Amino acid sequence: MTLTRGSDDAVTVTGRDFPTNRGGLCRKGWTAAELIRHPDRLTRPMLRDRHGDLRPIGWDRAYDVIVEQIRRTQRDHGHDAVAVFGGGGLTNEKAYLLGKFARVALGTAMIDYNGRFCMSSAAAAANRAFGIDRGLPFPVADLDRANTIMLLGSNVADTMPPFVQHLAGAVAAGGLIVVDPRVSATARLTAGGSGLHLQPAPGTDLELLLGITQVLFAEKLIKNDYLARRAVGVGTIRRSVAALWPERVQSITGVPADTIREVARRLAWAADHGGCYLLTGRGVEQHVNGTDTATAAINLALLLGLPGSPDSGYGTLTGQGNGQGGREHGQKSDQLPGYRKITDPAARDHVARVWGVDVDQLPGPGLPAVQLLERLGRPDGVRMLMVHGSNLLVSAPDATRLQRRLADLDFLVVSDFVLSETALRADLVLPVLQWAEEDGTMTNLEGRVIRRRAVIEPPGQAKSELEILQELARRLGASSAFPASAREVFEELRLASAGGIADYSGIDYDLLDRDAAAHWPYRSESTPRLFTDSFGTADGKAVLVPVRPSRPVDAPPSGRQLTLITGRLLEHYQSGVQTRRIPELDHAVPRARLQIHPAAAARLGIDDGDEVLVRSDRGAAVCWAELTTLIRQDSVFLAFHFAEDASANRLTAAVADPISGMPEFKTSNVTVERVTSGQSGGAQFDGEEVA
Ligand SMILES: Nc1nc2c(c(=O)[nH]1)N[C@H]1C(S)=C(S)[C@@H](COP(=O)(O)OP(=O)(O)OC[C@H]3O[C@@H](n4cnc5c(=O)[nH]c(N)nc54)[C@H](O)[C@@H]3O)O[C@H]1N2
Ligand SMILES: Nc1nc2c(c(=O)[nH]1)N[C@H]1C(S)=C(S)[C@@H](COP(=O)(O)OP(=O)(O)OC[C@H]3O[C@@H](n4cnc5c(=O)[nH]c(N)nc54)[C@H](O)[C@@H]3O)O[C@H]1N2
Ligand SMILES: [Mo]
Repeated sequence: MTLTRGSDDAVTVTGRDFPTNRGGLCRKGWTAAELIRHPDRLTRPMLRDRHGDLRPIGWDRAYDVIVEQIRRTQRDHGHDAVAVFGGGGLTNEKAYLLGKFARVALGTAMIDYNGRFCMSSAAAAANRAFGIDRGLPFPVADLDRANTIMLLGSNVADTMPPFVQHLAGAVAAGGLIVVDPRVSATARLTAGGSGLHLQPAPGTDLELLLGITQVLFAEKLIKNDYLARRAVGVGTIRRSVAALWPERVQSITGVPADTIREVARRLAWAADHGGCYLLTGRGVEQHVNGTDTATAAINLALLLGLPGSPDSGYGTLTGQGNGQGGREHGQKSDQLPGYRKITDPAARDHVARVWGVDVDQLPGPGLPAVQLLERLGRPDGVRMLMVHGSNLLVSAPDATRLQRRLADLDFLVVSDFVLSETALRADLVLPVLQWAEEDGTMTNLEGRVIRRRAVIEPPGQAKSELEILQELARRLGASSAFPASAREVFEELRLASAGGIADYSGIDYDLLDRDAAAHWPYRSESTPRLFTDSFGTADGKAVLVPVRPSRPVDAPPSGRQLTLITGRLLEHYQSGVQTRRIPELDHAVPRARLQIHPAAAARLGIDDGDEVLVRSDRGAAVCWAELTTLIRQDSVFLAFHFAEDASANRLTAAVADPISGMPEFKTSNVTVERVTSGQSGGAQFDGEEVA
């Protein structure tokens, strides 16, 4: 987008003719500038006083309090008692410096971030199959020429509207295949033509993919030449899917056996006729078996010969503004800059040298987000938490329990530009800059590094996080210097990433200011397309990893139970902390609505617009029923954009995929009942009381 600053200090947003969005923005993009001068903006640090109120204080005092708390906590409980939680919305520079701050200034292993909730399963699957995790290993515009695109668990029409133009070719060719238990806005793009919408039972995509794979083998549709040249492990896949014939998969997923066969044949045809892509989104990834499901999708893509071919491919659609870059430079618990592994001695040596610290001083791997949050407030666990760029009380699973854990902390510091629900519970809040006020870079889903430029002065005493981290590191006596200008941080990031998987060493701000395309790895030139000759594994071949159906967290719903699906709406963003403050978006969807099928609603005596109470083993949420045939009769859908007693994450379980650490956000067993007058307002349910 292009930002223009008016004479009255107002910023206007216009779409920019850039290869990815070609001028398109979504409703949240058009209205984004409204938050820049919002009355809720934080302008001074705030400390909780004896009466429990947050009161403004000066920066010097804020730094003093934080440093004293860090020292005391680490003296009494050890280095790992102080933890850091980051976000995929942070610029590359902030994500990088936050990781360095944790390892060097705090000496803690305990750092992770909200990207663990986002793409970690797709990332883990790509790493083990290809040795590299870059959302799309090809430019988005390549999709324009595709005749067939299969979208699994992704609702781009609501979550990435400017991306939809890249589906136009496949839609016109009748080749859009959408897999979603709901008739989502994206699924509706398949209507009326020869596109296909598969509507499996939530959480059964792994079986569905194995079923399609079984047909490829049974009908001899796999690409043997490609596999012989480019992959290993085909034999194990053949054996692992042998028993999953379409009729059996139909009984698990509800997708007709004939449709399963048709999809297999269409994909194989498209692979031979130039232009076949498989893309995954959160709907298939945010499950306890998300890594295996993404792996099954990759196996399917490899059997069809798609990855690395000039006109076909496999990818995952990233999420937050810096969803890709945010996962490359060290805010992941197991990671150092450049997508290096913190357990790799050579990687540790390289980064320690760039930072000018003793390699033995660098902590080892910490814990992924769900496990990290599990340790909050425990006597021997995390006693102090610093949050940068996540409203985790609303967005992390099992919110009721997390709320208690946050209260058990000795000290919570939240950096934000408004009082998010998490910041509201902090002991100290630091006011930081918004996107239009700061320089930096972000890396999009194509691995393309993009410049963000400051156009407007920050309000009040709000400060850059880079400066905050620099000053805290200095006061803590860190053994490495912390630069505070975005350009200087990027120069250091270049060195730290050099030779790593996500190598940025050839990129600099001048190059980006010329709008040159810069896809990593970039040593001397950009790499828009990965895998054209070889994959990122030791021998250059992709690895087919056999996966098997696994058991869900909750047993299949029984009796009056329904399966709760959580996800997103067009009008709101994430925990809603920004979009609930923008009048146009708030008016469009002011409250949490539960999508429920009229047949299910009739059984439960629920009418359209009724206030309903949704319960799971974890807790309860209150919202309003929206009767719609766009959802299966056995499922309900609730967006996670709303807070307090309407929070969908009061219902989800903090149970994670064993490989990626991704929590099960997409399926939970719930019951739904109409709220009778006395219950209204959340007073009489067994969830947490409204603050
Ligand atoms: N408007 C808006 N846009 C956003 C965001 C936002 O909050 N609001 N967030 C951004 C971020 S961080 C992300 S990660 C992306 C996410 O973008 P998406 O992945 O598109 O978003 P979701 O709504 O979480 O899930 C997509 C679809 O998965 C379906 N689904 C649920 N369970 C299953 C299942 O078991 N199997 C299958 N096949 N499908 C299932 C849901 O019905 C839903 O339609 O969006 C980004 N864009
Ligand atoms: N039930 C359910 N839960 C989910 C999901 C789901 O589908 N279902 N999706 C998951 C996914 S994919 C994601 S990505 C997460 C996202 O969930 P969150 O991590 O909560 O994301 P946001 O709501 O964007 O919160 C970001 C916070 O940081 C602030 N912020 C923004 N930019 C900056 C910055 O530069 N610095 C600092 N310090 N603060 C900043 C914002 O004001 C906001 O308070 O939610 C996850 N939770
Ligand atoms: Mo995300």
